[in-house]
Amino acid sequence: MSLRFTRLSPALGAIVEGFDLATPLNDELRQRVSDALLQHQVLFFRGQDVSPQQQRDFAAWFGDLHIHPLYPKIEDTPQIMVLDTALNDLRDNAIWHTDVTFIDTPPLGSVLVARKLPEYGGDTLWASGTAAWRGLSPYFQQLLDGLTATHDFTKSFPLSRFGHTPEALANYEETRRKTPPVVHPVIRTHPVTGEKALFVSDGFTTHINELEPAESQAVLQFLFAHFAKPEYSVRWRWQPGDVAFWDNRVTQHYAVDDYRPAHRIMHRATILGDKPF
Ligand SMILES: O=C(O)CCC(=O)C(=O)O
Ligand SMILES: [Fe+2]
Repeated sequence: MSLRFTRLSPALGAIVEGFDLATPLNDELRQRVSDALLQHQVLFFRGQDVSPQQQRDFAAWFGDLHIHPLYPKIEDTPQIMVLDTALNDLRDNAIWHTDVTFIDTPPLGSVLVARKLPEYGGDTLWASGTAAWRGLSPYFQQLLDGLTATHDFTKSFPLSRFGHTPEALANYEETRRKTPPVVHPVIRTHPVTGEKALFVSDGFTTHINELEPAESQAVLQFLFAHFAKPEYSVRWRWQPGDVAFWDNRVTQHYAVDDYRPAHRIMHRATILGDKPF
């Protein structure tokens, strides 16, 4: 396959042409997609016809897959998480977040397939943590580097939205027990490129551990606003057959909640990563 890339914004994002996700990968192609992911941070593929099993198999070329503790999954393919507005209230995605930072080894990346789209609306934005880091003054960079922050899934997934049946309540409580808040560096180093990136997000980051509560709140408010600046982001308008693959180590994203009551379904495969440093 000969791959062609069209960059979408200075900060991140590229459309990839000449690639069929349903075709089994080989090591060389995997390496080329990996390299492109490092360079562009989020890749978009159009006109794909990929089954949930093929989506899972494509994602599995890049690492072990995560099974989400709370969201619905495809029957027999639990590695594919279902984001369906008819099944769940998906407002927790309409906030800037990096996926699953509430575990010790947050995902390396995710592969998202559009299954059903509203006629218009329902765009998704991604923002680059490396671009956001470079946009800070050396003085502020120095202040942040070395700080740690706490990430907690209950910030985005409160019991009030996930405990509606006795089984759901039991599952939520078990998830709570197994998934206590975790600590990550505020500034992360990409394990492959060595680049520094902002690694806090409104979705799951509750506080900066070394600061007084009021200081932490003020700094986080600033960082969330800074990270969300259009200069560091790209906005994707979905079409049927679109697939997005992002580097979850150095980006955050936001699913725009502007299309309800129209029905939208997305399928996500989530690739586990390593411990941030
Ligand atoms: O629905 C979307 O466009 C993105 C939802 C989301 O946050 C995710 O898949 O991780
Ligand atoms: Fe997400």
